[in-house]
Amino acid sequence: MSDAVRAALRVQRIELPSWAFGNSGTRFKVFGQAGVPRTPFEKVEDAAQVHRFTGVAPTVALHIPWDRVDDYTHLAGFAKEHGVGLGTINANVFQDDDYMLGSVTNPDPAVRRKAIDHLLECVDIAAQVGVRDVKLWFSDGTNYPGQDSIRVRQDRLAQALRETYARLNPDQRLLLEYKLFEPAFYTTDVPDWGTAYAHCLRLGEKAQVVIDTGHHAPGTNIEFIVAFLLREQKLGAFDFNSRFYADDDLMVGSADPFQLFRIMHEIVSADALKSGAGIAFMLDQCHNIEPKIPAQIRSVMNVQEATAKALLVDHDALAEAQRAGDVLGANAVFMDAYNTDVRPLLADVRREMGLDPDPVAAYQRSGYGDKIVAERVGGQQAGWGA
Ligand SMILES: [Mn+2]
Repeated sequence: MSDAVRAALRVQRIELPSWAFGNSGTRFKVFGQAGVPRTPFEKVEDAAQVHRFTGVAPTVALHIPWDRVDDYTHLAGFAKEHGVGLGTINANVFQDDDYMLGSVTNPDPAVRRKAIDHLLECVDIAAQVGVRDVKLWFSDGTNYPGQDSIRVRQDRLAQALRETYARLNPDQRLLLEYKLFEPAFYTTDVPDWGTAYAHCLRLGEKAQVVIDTGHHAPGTNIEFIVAFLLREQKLGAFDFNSRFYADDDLMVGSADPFQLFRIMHEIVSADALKSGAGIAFMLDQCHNIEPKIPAQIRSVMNVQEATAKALLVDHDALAEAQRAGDVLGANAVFMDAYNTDVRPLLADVRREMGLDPDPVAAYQRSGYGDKIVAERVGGQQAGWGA
């Protein structure tokens, strides 16, 4: 196995979402779990465990206001003491009564002002703790034909994005995420990559598109979108998760590991895996029925396995078969890599990094899960909206 593959796997970085450690559920029920964090500090402690056993997840993304604290510099220092750092700042303009008809596209200018002020606050928080990326997702849209003007809402969106973009410092980026539908069911103001791409193109090079793998219609060829945006230098980040039906937020690589491999193949083919390429690889998941910390560890491992397989594609043989028009040969090269068992390779890479080759087993042996169940008694568990 080549040294280059091992080296690429050692330096891969995957960002964890703070909200994955809190309670979550569906619109029907949130099942609480014992030991769940009650504060952003405890979420950071749990994220640090994932990094401790995987070695490739050194940052944790925050969600404002879920992770609001009085002093973000203090939280950043706390994270550093635990061996991790703060990551992407995620804005939230979807959980206030004022946003029933939208946030930045709301027909009421006062509501739009409030929403934009929150986006600016997120840029300022990121700047304060030296974080590069501010991620925006809008629940904005309409439920009924005629409810509002589709075109005017695009104008309002563009204005809000311009104002937020203008607040960025030279080292910061604005990441714009799209989602097919939900909670709006008739129109969504940023429903697809094309809409996100067009807005980012107008804003400038510090505006980049986020691909959340769960935010597409069934059957969408996500790797095509990846390839296109990479070519246009407009792909800024991934939110990784899995879906069977809609925005299920299941563990990445669990529903369709082959799709994840195809996505990572496009990344590797464009030499965009290294951190200098500017693609942030983040998890955006919830763990409704499974224990959260081992689920995050498993998710990181799933991304690593798909990446390792993508790194094993014989690009010379693939190019040769493609040039020769050898359809079956090219597909065989591709499938040979996918069908390789990369678990021994990743175990070796972990040993080289001074880690246990089996991160989930090592975590289970550590006793951390029992410790937080015993210690985190009382208080308000973190969860959606808190
Ligand atoms: Mn997302």
